[in-house]
Formats: sequence, C-alpha cells, structure tokens
Amino acid sequence: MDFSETLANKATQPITSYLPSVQTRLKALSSAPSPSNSPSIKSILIRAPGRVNLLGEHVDYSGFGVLPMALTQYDVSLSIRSVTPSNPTSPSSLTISNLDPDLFETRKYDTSDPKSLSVDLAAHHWSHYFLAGYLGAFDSMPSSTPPPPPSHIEVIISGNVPSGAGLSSSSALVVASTLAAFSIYGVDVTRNDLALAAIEGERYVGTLSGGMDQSASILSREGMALNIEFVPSLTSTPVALPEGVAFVICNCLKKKEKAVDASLYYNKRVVECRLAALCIAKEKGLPVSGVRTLRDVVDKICGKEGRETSQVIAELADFCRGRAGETGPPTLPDVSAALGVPAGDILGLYFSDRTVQCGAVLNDSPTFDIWLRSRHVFEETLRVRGVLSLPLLDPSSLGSVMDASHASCRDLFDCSCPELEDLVRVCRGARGAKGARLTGAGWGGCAVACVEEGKKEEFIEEVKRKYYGEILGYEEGKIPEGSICVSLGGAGASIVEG
Ligand code: NG1
Repeated sequence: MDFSETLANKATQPITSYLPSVQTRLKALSSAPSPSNSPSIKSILIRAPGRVNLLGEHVDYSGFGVLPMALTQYDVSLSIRSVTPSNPTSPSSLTISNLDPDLFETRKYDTSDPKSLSVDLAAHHWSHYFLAGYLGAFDSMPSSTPPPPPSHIEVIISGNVPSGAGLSSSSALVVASTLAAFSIYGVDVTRNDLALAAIEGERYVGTLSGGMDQSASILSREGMALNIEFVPSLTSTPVALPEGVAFVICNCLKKKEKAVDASLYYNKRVVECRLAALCIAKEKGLPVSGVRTLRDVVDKICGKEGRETSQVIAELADFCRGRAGETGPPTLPDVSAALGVPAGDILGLYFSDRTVQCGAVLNDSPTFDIWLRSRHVFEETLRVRGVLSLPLLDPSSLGSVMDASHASCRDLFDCSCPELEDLVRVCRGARGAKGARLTGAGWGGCAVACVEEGKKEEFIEEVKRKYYGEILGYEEGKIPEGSICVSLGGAGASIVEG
C-alpha cells in the first residue's frame, strides 16, 4: 500500500478481511436503525483499531520514536450517515449515538454554525471524543475547500477496545471520527494527513497527547510492528515481527482513564519533560527560546557540535543520571531560578500552546521530577534505537529490552502500579516468557509479554492461574472476557466495503 496515496483510493477494505467477531459488529452497525428514524442519503462504515506499544513508552511527546502495532481484535467502528429529517426545516444537526445506548447516552448537537461546535472540558461526555475527531478534521481542511457539510448527520458507534487499559480506546474513537468527518464532507486526505488531523483533534479533549496512538491506528500494516518517528515530520516504517514469538496482552484490570486526574499523572509527565528540556538547554548554554521538547535539546546540540544523535542522547542520559543523584526534584521556584525567569512567567513563556492543562499541573504540583523523567526518556529512546538497529528484531534481546523498559517506567517514570507489578512479575516467570512490560500510559491497564510461539498456550494458562486466579481471586472460567489475548498486528484504519 502506498501511504502517500489518498484514502479514497486506498483505504477501503472488504468486510470479509476482518476477524469474524469484527465482521459481526460491523454488520450490526450498518444495519442499525437511525436514532431519529430518518432515511439515509449516504452512509459510510469506518473501522479504526486500538494499538499495543511494544517499546518506546512516554517518549512520543518528547519527539522520539516508538514501536507499536495495531490490534486485530479491538477497534472502534462507526456508521456515519447523512439523513433526511422528518421536519425539513429543523436546524442542521449532528447526532452521536452508540449501539449500546444504555451505557452511552445519545447526544444531539446543533451544527447550524459548525464553527461554534466545541468540547466543554468542564462537563466530560463520551461524545466529546467524536467531536474532537470531527473538529480536528474540520481544522485541517484548507479553508477554501470544505464543501458545505450535509445538514443532518447521524453517527452510530460501537467499540470494544477496553477503556483505561493502555490500548488506546480514545484514539481509536478519535481516528474513526476524523476519518468519518473527512469522508462525509467528501474531502480526500493521505494517511499521514489524517494522522496529523487526529493528533490535533484529540487535544480538544484536554490530554496533551503525543501522537503515537493516532498514528499507529492509521498507519499500521497487517502482521507488522511500526516504527513511528515524529521529527522532522511524521514518518512510519513497518518492522517485521520476530519469528517464533507471540505478543500476549494481559490486562491487570485496574482501570486508568487518562483524562481523569490528568494534572497529577499524564499531563504532569508532559510538563515535567518540557521543564526538563528547558533546564537542560539552560545548563548546556543553549538558547532556551524555541525549546519545547527533549528532542529539541538533542537537535540543538547535534546542530551546534555536528555530532551523531544517539551519542548525544547517551550523554544526556548520563547527565540526567548525575543531576538526579545531586539534587532532589526541583520546585517551581527552583525551576524559575534555574531558568532565570519569574515563576509566574513560566506558563506564559513556555506553555502558551496549552495554558489550561499545563497551568493546572504547574499549580497542583509541589515538585517536578525532571531528572528521573528525562533520564527515562533518553534511555528508552536508546532502547528503541538499539532494537531497530538490528537487521531483524531478535526475540531474546527484545525480551530483555522490554524488561529494562518496564523497570524504567516503574523506577524513573513512576507510571506503574501494584497491580501491574504483580502482573508483569507473573508474566516474566511464566513458561515461554522472554520479557514483559507495561504498555501504554500505565498506572493501570495492560502489560505486553514476548512469549515463545510454541509455549503461548501454556503461558496464558499459567498467567490465568497465577494472576487472575491466585492474586485477583477469579474462579476458573470467570475471568472477564478479553483479559488476556494474543496480538497479531493489524492493518490501520479503513473505510469498510460490503
Ligand atoms: P494510552 O495508553 O492510550 O493512554 C498515552 C498517549 C500516547 C503515549 C502513551 C505513553 C494519548 C492519546 N495517548 O497512551 O501518546 O504518550 O500514553 O507512551 O494521549
């Protein structure tokens, strides 16, 4: 598939290309009745997968590469329809509903002025994720091109990516929504532009998303992992999965919704990494203006000294290790003294792109663990680069690198939790395991284990017995469905035909 080709030409997939369970959900969506009993003029079916990240955790928003793959069994799918309402004079509308209306309340938005659509961050509602994708698509359409949207749009959604599990349920919904908006407007895009629109769109819901999830959901290729790089621009390279191993995803069953308490967890890490970038730039005598990410610092050093990127990253990892040993985590006044600017000016000077979310973090946090966080980012990036520098992913070295990544997520980035620790320990000790780590944002959700192909059934049985049975207390046969599954590497989002 040529990824510079536009979606209209290349993104359609026959319904029969999906797993039988996915086909059943897609058929239910295409035959679902209109929430307002209105006949459809045009109807499009869309599927966007969740993803599992094999390596490169919490490095995307610092501008460094990651190695995820899309999932075959978990997705968000939707049917978007342009309909004729029974009352032809009713104002233009967008109705967002779910195949399960008892769990997800239907919401209708007035779209007489599409520019007035907005996401109310103070009153979270599940439909906001659709709006985020819709707005992201709208923003990225050149102002001359958006044709008038259909007056009445109805969307019916069905998703089975477990939420708060680190498998990117939110991005799968945002991606499906972004693609739906482009499709219903009749605007064609490349996959890369779709990913960029979805990344920007997801920021409407208030998380300071890095870009890995939307890109993985759109750019992945069947049976492959994907190396995604964000600098100097979004690029993706398929990576063959190692022979003779399976990747098993296990849910620790502690939910962690990223948008909840974001200022104490996810968004705090984003702010800590940016403060680290600013402080390192200052200490290294680089101009601080224009520095937003740790990658910016690396690129400035490479540009100034003409050195190789990985070498500079390794030196900066050592530098952060040393600084963490010398001082504890700085407070905002410490950071202000280090940067030589008043504490009250930090938000306006360095976080003007997201003042609301970053302001909450700066206000809520007594200290910022910038040296531990940046050391994790540099070392995790070296792990990704190391694995990718080998001609083929080697299962044994990948397994031990996954173990090291987990230890760093726990000890330096502080994004594990007791449940994930138990689960990862059980996974590592189970028959056939080569390595295991938390995957996704962490603080709950899933672990991914690299397991010898021939032993995956024994591995799954052992994890079921020891984690879900002995630790969580589930009786045999009563473990929640989908808690443990093998990931095969799926294709990116598509318009479904048939
Ligand atoms: P999940 O696991 O889906 O919450 C989040 C971010 C990623 C990345 C990972 C950590 C969003 C939509 N996703 O993923 O960009 O930073 O955490 O590696 O914000």
